[in-house]
Amino acid sequence: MSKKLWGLVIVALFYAFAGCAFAADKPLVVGFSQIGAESGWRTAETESVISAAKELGIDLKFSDAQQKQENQIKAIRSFVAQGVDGILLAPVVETGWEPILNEVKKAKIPVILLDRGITVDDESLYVCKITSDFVFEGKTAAEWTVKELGGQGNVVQLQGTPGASAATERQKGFEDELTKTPGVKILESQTGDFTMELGKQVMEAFLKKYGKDINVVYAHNDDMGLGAIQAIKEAGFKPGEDIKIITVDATKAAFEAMVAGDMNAVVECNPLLGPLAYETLKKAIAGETIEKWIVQKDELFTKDQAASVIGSRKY
Ligand code: GZL
Repeated sequence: MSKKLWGLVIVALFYAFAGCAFAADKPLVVGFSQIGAESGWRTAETESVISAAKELGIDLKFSDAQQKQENQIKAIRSFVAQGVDGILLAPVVETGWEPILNEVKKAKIPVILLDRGITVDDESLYVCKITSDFVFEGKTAAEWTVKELGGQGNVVQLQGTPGASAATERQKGFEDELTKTPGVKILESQTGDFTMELGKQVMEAFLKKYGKDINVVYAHNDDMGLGAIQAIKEAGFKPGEDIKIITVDATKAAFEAMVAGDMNAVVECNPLLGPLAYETLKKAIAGETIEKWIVQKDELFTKDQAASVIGSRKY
């Protein structure tokens, strides 16, 4: 090979190496489309994703959709326009994602779903989902309810956001398990949209309709359960005794309510997904094979454990 050609090869290799070195130092740019700030759990998840980005030197573009899917879609389109390296999406509902995720796929940007799932025909539209097993959470709540009632009693159900996988699957897990115990009946189910305010309003209506016939409240998250406790007190009943409450999430507020005797049990749902989200995204960018569903392990906590556990809780 001529000296001139060798010279060109060496120059090319130098820029290739410099480029890699520069690329290795360039911070990862990640877009995060968050649902909103509807609950203590959601706030804890946001804090986890933001703080992990700071610790890892990741350039995070954060968007709060205020519970609206159209805002999430706009945010994702903006992330594509900015040429981010990866997208984290906490999908407010399960459906309606194909068009925008096809735009992301064309741009060859990996998408990781956080804390809720989506329903799409083409599962290549996202790398994986990192969520709890909501059916397990619902089943666990039902097992506790049946045991607490001795197989006989009435339940009201405060459902989460309509169309959200966390709500549909917590309901499915709960109701499927209750079919084994016909003596435990669900008097009525209604959405409180995962918020304390609406949870209280719905519980006020249930109390007007059923009063002391209600034995247990099953709330799909702590915030609606805490709202129900307010309504129960204002109606002159003793929460935790006259009417028992089981919720899902296991935020510190729920533990405080159990210590106070107002709440009876809670099924944990881990919101601290930030570090795992970035670890998984980096693997995806490096071309590693990722399992489609990375399940978070959850467990039940009851009132009598609350005082000894509350000090170790991280959210
Ligand atoms: C669960 C998450 C739910 C929480 C609620 O992964 O999607 O949404 O249980 C939150 O507190 O609003």
